[in-house]
Amino acid sequence: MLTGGHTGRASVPSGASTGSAEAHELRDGDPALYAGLSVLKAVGHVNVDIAKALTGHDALDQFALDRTLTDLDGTPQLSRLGANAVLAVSIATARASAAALGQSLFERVQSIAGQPALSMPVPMVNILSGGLHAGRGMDVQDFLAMPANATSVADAIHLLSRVRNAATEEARARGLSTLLADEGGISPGLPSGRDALDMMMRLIERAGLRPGHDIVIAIDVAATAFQDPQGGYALRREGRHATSADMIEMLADWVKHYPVVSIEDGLGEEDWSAWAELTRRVGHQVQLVGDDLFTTHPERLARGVREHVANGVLVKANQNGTLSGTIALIAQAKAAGYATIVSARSGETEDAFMSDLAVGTGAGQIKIGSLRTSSTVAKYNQLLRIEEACGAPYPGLSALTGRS
Ligand code: 2PG
Ligand code: MG
Repeated sequence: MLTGGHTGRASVPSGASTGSAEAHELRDGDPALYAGLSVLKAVGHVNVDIAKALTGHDALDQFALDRTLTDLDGTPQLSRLGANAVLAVSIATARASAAALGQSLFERVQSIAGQPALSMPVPMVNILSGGLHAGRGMDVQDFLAMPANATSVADAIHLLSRVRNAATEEARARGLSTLLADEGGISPGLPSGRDALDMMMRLIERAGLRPGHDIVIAIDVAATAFQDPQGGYALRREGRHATSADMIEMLADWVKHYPVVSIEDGLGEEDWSAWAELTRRVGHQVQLVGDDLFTTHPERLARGVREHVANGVLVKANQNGTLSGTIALIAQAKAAGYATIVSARSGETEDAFMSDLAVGTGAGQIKIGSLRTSSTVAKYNQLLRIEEACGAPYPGLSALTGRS
């Protein structure tokens, strides 16, 4: 609560497939409580240490406030207070100050970011899932749909809901599982990436849409999750081992034969030289996004830019730990010509802050799961409200990199 009585509240998410350089999510680790996952220590830090440090602090100076929080923690990955404690306070403060200033949250984000113009993000939506999002039913984690020619977020959401419905119909028709994956897609458990891509093509057609024309495909390989400790990658479902070079061949082949516009984490989080090769090979044709690779971390992104690795960055505020750190990372990426995709986590809450973040920073793209759970729908609803309120332009696929 601010001195003027304005209040802010925030809840923060959790991920299943995490990069090892992510900010630390503090859990209690007591097996008797929520199987070790309770967050009473983090809540305690908010109520005691953080409350003490922030009493009397200027809430309108978000950068200074976040610095106070990270200094108070004192560790590189916020492992003392917990990034979950720090980020929740950081976002709650932005909400309270927006209320004090009579602004919407996206306007508050815009002014913190010094962003000249708002823009509506193009959504990328999980349709078929495997990996850690679906009991490893497929090696690759997510196949996602993006609208190619939508004219607004409202139009985009409608098109994507048709694709998602067609996914269930297509799976039913083929006797495949329609069970819900972590981000609202289905988990058909197909043997190979090509099988999943073929299914994407068919289900887009089943929705009455044209693959490559109305709907294009994004992939989150999440390759870190199936790296072989002995080296290379273990494609268990396909029953083969792949070297980094094999992975690059496989991805280049997909780009050649399917309307794939974006590939995230096509290689593991420390496979830097192979990443550079992948970028040389297909970075002029397709957006290459670092998630586990960059973990929304300025030094890792700076290394990527220096070594010509990837051309886009996934932005997850809870990988970074503070709102202003996340905003700064988006600015850093844009200055380097990298695309920015604000992303949900597989363990989301009803908090729709990321929608305001994407619009207020003009990030260009947003990754939210399918319209299946209230945590997801909350974010789409917030985008619709913002679009209605501010009429910001919707640049669509022009926000993607690698499409020369
Ligand atoms: C990812 C995210 C969101 P998680 O890998 O990009 O899809 O998943 O939150 O499990 O890291
Ligand atoms: Mg990812």
